[in-house]
Amino acid sequence: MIDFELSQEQQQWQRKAREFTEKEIKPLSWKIDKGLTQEYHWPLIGKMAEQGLLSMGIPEEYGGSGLDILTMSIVVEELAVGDGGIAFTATGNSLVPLMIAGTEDQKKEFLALTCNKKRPGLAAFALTEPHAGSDAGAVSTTARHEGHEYVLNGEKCFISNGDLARLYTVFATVDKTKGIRGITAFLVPDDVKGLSRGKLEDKMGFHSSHTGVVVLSDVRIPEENRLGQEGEGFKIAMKVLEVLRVVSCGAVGVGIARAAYEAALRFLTTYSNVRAVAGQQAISFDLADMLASIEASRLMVWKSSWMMDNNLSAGTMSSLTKFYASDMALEVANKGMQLVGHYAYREDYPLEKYVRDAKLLQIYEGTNQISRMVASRGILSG
Ligand code: COS
Repeated sequence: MIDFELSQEQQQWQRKAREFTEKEIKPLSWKIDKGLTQEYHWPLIGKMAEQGLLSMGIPEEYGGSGLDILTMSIVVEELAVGDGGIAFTATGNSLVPLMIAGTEDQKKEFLALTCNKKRPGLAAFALTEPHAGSDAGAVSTTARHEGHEYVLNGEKCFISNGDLARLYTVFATVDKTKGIRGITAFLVPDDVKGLSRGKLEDKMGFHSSHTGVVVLSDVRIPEENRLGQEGEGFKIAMKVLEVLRVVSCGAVGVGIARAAYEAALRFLTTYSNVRAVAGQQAISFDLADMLASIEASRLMVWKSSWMMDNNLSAGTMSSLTKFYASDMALEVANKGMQLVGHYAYREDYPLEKYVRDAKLLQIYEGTNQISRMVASRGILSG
C-alpha cells in the first residue's frame, strides 16, 4: 500500500526545519553568499546542533536525533530552500562512513562530536585527491602499518568542511599494487601532528559550504582508528556515496529548485503589470514544467530514501535520483531567472545564486556522468 501522508514525527521535523530556515538561514544566506559575513559558521552550527539538525541520522543511543533517511531527506529539502550549502552541511554527510562501518567503540567516541550540543563538531569525508576524482580507485595517499600505528601521507582536495572538521575519514592505500583492494578508511582527528589544512576554494557558488585542501605528513594514528578492515575502504566509500547522492544532493536539489520556483512565482503574481503577462502560455507553461519536475524529483528522493531505510538495494535508484534531481535543479533555477528577466540577473535578487549553487550539484558526490554510468551499469546487469 502506498501512502504519501507524512507521519506525525515527519510533519514535526518538516515544520521545525521550515521555521529554522525562515528564522535562521534566510536572513544569513545572502550575506554569506556575498562574503559580507565570515564568522557565521560556528554560531549557526551551534544553533543547528541545539535543534538536533546536525545529528539527524545518528541514533538516539549516541545522542543523535535518530531520524531515518526519508525523514532526513524531508528536512534537508526544507533547509535547502533557505540555503543549499547550509543544508548540505546539516546532512552530517561525513559521519555516514562511521555509521556504516564503525565499531561500537568508534561510534561511542566519534559520533559524540556532532551530538554534543554545547560544543558541536563537524566531520569531513576525505576521498578525493588531485589525481583521483571520478576515478576514486586511484587514491594515492598511503597508510604504512608500523607496530600498532598507521602512518598516513598524502593530499586530499575539494574536501567539504575541510577547514572546519574535527574528524576526517581519510581513504588511503595500504598497498598500491592491490588497486581498490588496498584502499582503507581511517578516522583522523583534526588535532593530530602532521595534519594541515590548506587554502579554501574560491568557488562560483555554495559559499556557505567550506571546501578545502587537507595535507597529511607522517600523521600517526592508532590501529583502533582504522574503519573496517584493510582493503574495505573503497566499498565503504561507495556505500556512503549511495546515501549522499540522495540526501546530500537529491534532496538539496529539490530544495534549491523549490526556492527558485517560489521566487519566480512570487515575482509573477505580485505586480499587476507582470500578472497580466504571467497568464500568457509562454510563461505559465514554464511554471507548470518547473513544478512537474520538482514533484517528480521529490518522489525519486523519497523512493530512494525509503529503499535504503528498508535495506533494499538502492545503488541504481540513488544514482538515477542524483543526476535527475541535480539536472532538474539547475534547469528550474535557470528557467526561474528567465521568467523574472533582468531583475533576476541582479546580485540583490536570489535567483542568480540558485543557478550558481545548483551547478555544483551536477558535480559533487560524483559527477552526473559517473551517476549515469553507475545507473546504466545497474540497468544492464539486471
Ligand atoms: N556498495 C558496495 N560495493 C560497491 C558499490 C556499492 N554501492 N559500488 C561498487 N562496489 C564494489 C563493486 O561490487 C566492486 O567490488 P568487486 O570488485 O568485489 O566486485 C568494487 O566496488 C569496484 O566497483 P566498480 O567495478 O564499479 O569500480 P569502478 O572502478 O569501475 O567504478 C566508480 C567506480 C567510477 C563508480 C567510482 O570510482 C566512483 O563512484 N567514482 C566517483 C567518486 C565520487 O563520487 N567522488 C565524490 C567524492 S565526495 S564529493
